[in-house]
Amino acid sequence: MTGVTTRSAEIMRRARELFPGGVNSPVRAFRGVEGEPFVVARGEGARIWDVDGREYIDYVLSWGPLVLGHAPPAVLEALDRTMRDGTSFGIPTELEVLLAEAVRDRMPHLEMLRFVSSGTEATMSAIRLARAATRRNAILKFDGCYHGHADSFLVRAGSGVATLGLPNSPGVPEQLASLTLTAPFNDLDAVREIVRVRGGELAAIILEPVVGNAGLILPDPGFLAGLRALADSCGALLVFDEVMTGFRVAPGGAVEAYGVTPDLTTLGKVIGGGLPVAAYGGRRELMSLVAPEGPVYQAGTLSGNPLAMAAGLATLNELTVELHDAMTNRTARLVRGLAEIAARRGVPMTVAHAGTMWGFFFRAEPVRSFADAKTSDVAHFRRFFHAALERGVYLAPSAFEAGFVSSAHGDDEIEQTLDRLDAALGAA
Ligand code: KE4
Repeated sequence: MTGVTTRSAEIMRRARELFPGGVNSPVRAFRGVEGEPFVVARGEGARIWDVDGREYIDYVLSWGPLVLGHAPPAVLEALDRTMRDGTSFGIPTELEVLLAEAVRDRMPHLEMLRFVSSGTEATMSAIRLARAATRRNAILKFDGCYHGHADSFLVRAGSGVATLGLPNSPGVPEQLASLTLTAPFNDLDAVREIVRVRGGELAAIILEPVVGNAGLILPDPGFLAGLRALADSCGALLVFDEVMTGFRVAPGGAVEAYGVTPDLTTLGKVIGGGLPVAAYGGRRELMSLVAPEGPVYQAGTLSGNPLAMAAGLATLNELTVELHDAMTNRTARLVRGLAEIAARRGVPMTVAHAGTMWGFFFRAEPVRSFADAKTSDVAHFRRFFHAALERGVYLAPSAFEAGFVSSAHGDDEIEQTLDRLDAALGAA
């Protein structure tokens, strides 16, 4: 099996004794590509090395957070400076204020927000708030979208749930799962019908404005605006889960990219710069319902942790519009190059990118929904994944995930990647 080294195999043997599947998050287990994960030793810039010194150009980047690449100096300096004054207090710090101000500068529709420590906490809290604010219980999500592992979201979800082919998850009470309605992404007619029949029950319509958990799927022109109008028509809140798209599809996230403003937004990944930070926020009248200002309870021991705030702040401060544009241009070059390689080799492939997120499917026609994505040639993806890994390119180990680019992926890395992927496609 590719990517497995003696030290990796030995460490994974011990890991399997300790953790379910040997991992602390399912997608890391390589089940989607029928392989054994390598064990990483370190990362620097665009590259990672496994425990036997094999080098890979990394396009997973910790599943999105590392927009500046691995161990960026600005983040390391911020952490070093901050940790010497203490690592956690459970008491307000100015760092939380500084990061929230930096987020709001880029996303002014977040009039008020709350930091939490994972995307799951952010989306779980946003839905609780939506249910409280509307006094309704049902939510609408989209097939293939993944919003973390809170009970209400493990219904036709993407990411690891899709990778492992789990219809839904055992342990989620039927009574709760029945409150989660689903529709195909990009299908406004399906949403319109749900709103017609059950709109009065809907607390929220939640989605990834650009889907990154079913592979990369872009919204059709007008889809997001259509959802905005349908949410308004029935009194449901529109929730953009920007845990992955935030600061990646545009410096100001999907609102900047598509011009549609949700009622609530969830963030994560990039705003922690590789440390555990997520957030939910939106209109002040809604966020004021959250304890202790309002009755909607949500709390967290390490929410607003100073080290995590410092890493997130250093990351956003580095992430200028110019840097984002440069990264987006390189991402466009990468997907254009991959499409040219596939065409030259006569391999059916559709590629896409949204800012610094990118993806591809082994399928000739564009992918507009999770159903489309599932018709792609996953077996071909598996062979390509391993052939790329053998040649030093680490892609997400699942056909139903997105790729990412960092500011450390320069022109050299992109050209090296294309050369390696060309050879990999020839071998897959
Ligand atoms: P976390 O609870 O994993 O921090 O965030 C959940 C989440 C919420 N919303 C979106 C749009 C997300 O993409 C995620 C998490 N993404 C996955 C990768 N597709 C995290 C990787 C993993 O599960 O290990």
